Amino acid sequence: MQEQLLKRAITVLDNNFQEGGFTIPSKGLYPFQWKWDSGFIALGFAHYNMDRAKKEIETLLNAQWENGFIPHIIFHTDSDTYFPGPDFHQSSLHPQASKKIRSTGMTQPPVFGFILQKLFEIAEDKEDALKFIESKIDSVFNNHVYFYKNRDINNEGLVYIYHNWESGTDNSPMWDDIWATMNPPEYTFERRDTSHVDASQRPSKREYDHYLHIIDIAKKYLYDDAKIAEYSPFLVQDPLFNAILIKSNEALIQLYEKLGDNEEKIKYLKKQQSKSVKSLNDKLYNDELGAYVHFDLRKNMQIPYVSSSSFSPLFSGAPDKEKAIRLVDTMMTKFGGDDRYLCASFDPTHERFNPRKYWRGPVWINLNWMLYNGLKDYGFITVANRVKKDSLELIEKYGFFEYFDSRKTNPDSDNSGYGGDNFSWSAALFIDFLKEKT
Ligand code: 2M8
Repeated sequence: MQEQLLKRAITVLDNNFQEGGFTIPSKGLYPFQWKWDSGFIALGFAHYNMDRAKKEIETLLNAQWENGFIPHIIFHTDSDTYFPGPDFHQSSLHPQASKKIRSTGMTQPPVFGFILQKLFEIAEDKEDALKFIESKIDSVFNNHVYFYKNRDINNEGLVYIYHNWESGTDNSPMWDDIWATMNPPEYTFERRDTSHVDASQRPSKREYDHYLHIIDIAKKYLYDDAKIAEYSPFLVQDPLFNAILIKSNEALIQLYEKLGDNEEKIKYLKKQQSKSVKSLNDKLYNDELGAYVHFDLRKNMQIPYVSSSSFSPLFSGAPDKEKAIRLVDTMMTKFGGDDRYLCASFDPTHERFNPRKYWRGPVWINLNWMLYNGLKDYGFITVANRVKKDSLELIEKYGFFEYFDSRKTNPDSDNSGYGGDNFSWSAALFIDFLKEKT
C-alpha cells in the first residue's frame, strides 16, 4: 500500500514540475513557484532525483534581490488562474528587486538553511552535494543577513513579518484581531482560488480586502522595509517564522564548519542565534498558555492564541526541557484527543476553530513534518510517532490534499481532504516520512 502511494507521490511531484525548472504547489490553484513550498519540494525530490532537487533550489535562489531578500512567489511564467498576480504586486517598485524575474514584494519562512543540510544528509554522493551547497550557501546566508538587518527593528534577534501571507498560515484566527483594527476599501477583483476550491475552504472576500490593502500600503512606500515597519497596520513577530530562522541558522553554522574557511560568517550567525533563541523564549513564550504565541508589534502585546505554530519552536531546538514538556502537554491536552488527528492548525477548543477552513483548523503536512522532527529530537518519541502515523493515515485515506480535517469522524462529509489536490509538499514530505532512516 505504502509502496503504491510512494509511486503516486513521485508522480504528483513529477507532474507539478515545470519546464522552467521549478515546481508548482498545485495545478490551477497555485501556478507559480512559492518560497517555502519550494524547500519542502526539493526535500522530496532529493530522495529520488537529486538533480531536480538542486534545480528547484537554484531556480528559487535565482530570484533573490540585490539586498538578499527572497520573494514569496516567483512569477516565472504567465498564468491567469491566480489572483493577485505580478501586475498587482509590482515588486519592481523596489530599487533592488530582480530586474529579470518578476515576483511579489513579500517573503516567506526561511527554510533553505535546513533544506540544504537535509540534502547533504540524504545525498549518496556527499562530495557532489557539498559542492552544490558551497555554491548556494552564501545566498541563503545573505537572506538571513537581510532579515537581521532590515526586519529586526528592536535589535533583539526576532524578525517581523508585515503580511499574513509572509507567515504561510494565511487566514489563521490569530490575525482576526488585527483585521478588527483595519478598515480597508472594498476591492473589486475576480477571485481565482474559489474557482478551483470550494469557497467554504478558503478565506473570505473581506479577508482578501485586508490582504490587498496591506500590499497597497507597501507599494506606496516602494516596498521599503523601514517605511513598512513604520506604516504597515500588520507587523508581527511570528514564532513559526522565527523558529525556522533559528533552525536554518544552526544548519548554516554546521554547513559552514564542514566547508571550512568561513569564520566570520559563523561568528555572525552565532551572535544572532543566541539573541534569537533568548528573545524567542523571553518574548514569545506565554507561560499561562504553555505555548509560544505571536507578538503584535503595533499593539506591543502578545496575541494569546494557541496554534500549530505555537509548537514549532520544538523544531528549532530553542525551548529548554521544561518548556518542551509544557508544550507537549498543551498539544496533547488541547489538540491530541483520541477523536482527532494531530496536529490541527488552530486550537480545537477555541470558538474560532473551523475544521474545514484552510489555516483556521485543518491539519497541514508541512507543520506536522516540522513538529515530528522537533518532537523526535527532544526524545518525545511516542508523540512524534503519533504525528507521523496521523500524517500518513490522512494521506492514505484521502490522498495528497493540501489540508485535512482533524476530526476522525467527520459529520459533514466522508472526504476530509480539502483545498488543492495533488499538492506538492504533501507528496514531498510523505516521501521524506517514508524514506526516513530511523
Ligand atoms: C497559501 O498561500 C497563498 C498565498 O501565498 C494563497 O493562498 O494564495 C499558503 O498555504 C502558503 O503557506 C503556501 O505557501 C501557498 C502555496 O502552497 O498557499
